[in-house]
Amino acid sequence: MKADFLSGVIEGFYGPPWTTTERSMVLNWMQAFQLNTYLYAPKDDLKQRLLWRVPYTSQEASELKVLIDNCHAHGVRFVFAISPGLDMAYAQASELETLQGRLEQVHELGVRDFAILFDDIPDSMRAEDRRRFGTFALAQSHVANHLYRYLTGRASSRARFFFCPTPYCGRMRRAGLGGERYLEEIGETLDPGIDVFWTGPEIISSQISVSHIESLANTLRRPPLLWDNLHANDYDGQRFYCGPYSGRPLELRSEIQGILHNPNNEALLNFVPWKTLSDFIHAKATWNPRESYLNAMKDWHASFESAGSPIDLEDLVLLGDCFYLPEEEGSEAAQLFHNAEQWLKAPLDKKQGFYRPFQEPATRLRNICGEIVNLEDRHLFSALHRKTWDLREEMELLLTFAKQMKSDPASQLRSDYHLPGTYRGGMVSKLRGLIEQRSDGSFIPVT
Ligand code: GDL
Repeated sequence: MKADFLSGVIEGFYGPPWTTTERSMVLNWMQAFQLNTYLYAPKDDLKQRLLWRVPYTSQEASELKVLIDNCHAHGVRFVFAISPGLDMAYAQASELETLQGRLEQVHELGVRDFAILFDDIPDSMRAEDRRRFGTFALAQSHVANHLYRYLTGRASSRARFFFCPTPYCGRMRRAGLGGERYLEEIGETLDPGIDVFWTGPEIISSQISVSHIESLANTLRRPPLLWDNLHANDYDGQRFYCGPYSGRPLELRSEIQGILHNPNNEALLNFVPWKTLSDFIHAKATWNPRESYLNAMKDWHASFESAGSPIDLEDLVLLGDCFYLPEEEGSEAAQLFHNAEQWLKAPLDKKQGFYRPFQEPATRLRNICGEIVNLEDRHLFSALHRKTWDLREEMELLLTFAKQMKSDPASQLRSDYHLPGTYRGGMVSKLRGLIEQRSDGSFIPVT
């Protein structure tokens, strides 16, 4: 692993950018976990992306300066990203000048590290751009090289410049996003001093292997920099992820320039992801994600002081296991689910035997979800509330069902708290009912 290995956080999700208070807390954690880089790229800071041509007002600039100074005070490299790709006219010299001006304004605030991002943009070019550059890759690499030379001409040799390609994962590459030889052309033409982002085989990659990265590095002619979306939750409002950083072998570290982690929108829910990411980055010979998770949960537990009944660490682990990783529940949640299935599927005359193994953890889970409302840390309560509420609704229903079946196994389940319309109602829910997804990923209409 290189001495200047980049590690840290990308504020790069869709949704409201973090507040100053949240960013301060993030930086305290980053410092404690020895994470060294903060990439400023909130998709919904309008002037970062949609309105990329418009400079910050002096009020906005001074707010940004607070963050920049705070990063530096915490020993964290601040990287400013701009995303002009939604509507940039690559061939127009004035567009380059505008971009340069935007970065210049931030340079004056003390920033020396920059990124240009071309993710999630229309995969098409204006006729004028096509005539001038031929391909998307050549147009983007022209812009990135120009800015890189402009900025690094004046900066120290420590300054870094990052580039996010339009196809930024294996699946997009296979689909030919950005054009057939897009990544090859980036490898050939992008200045070798520029680091290139990559999210792995998928946008959200559960696994990233050394061989996957090796073949990409060949094409890019440089080791990539990981933009890791493992714990990002902007694509699903009901979930968050507090499972351990995992699915990457330790050897991967020597194949990449670093790992920048695009996390849960709710800043406060990233304690375990970042602590375990730090464990992974600093691990010597071995790495056990579950162990790292359980240790991190022990520390996070201190934030769960309740004004009601105390929250036990074991119960917090059970809750955390329900919001573990995108493709995986933690072992206790997986066990609870298995027990629930066994109990529900058992024939009426055998149900009794499966009742207790389900009912005991389900009751604990329902209770801890209820206890979240009493957290003394009201910010943590706000961050968790909607998600634990949904989980509690489902546990409550199953437990009501269990109780009714215990007294009358053949009874028809009814709950006064789960009524049509208010329970699982609404347009999104109805639309979800129209199409079913199979385990192989394909969809079929529900008939
Ligand atoms: C993406 C976006 C990112 C978003 C994430 C998860 C990259 C490079 N871009 O595709 O902003 O938060 O997915 O939804 O990952």
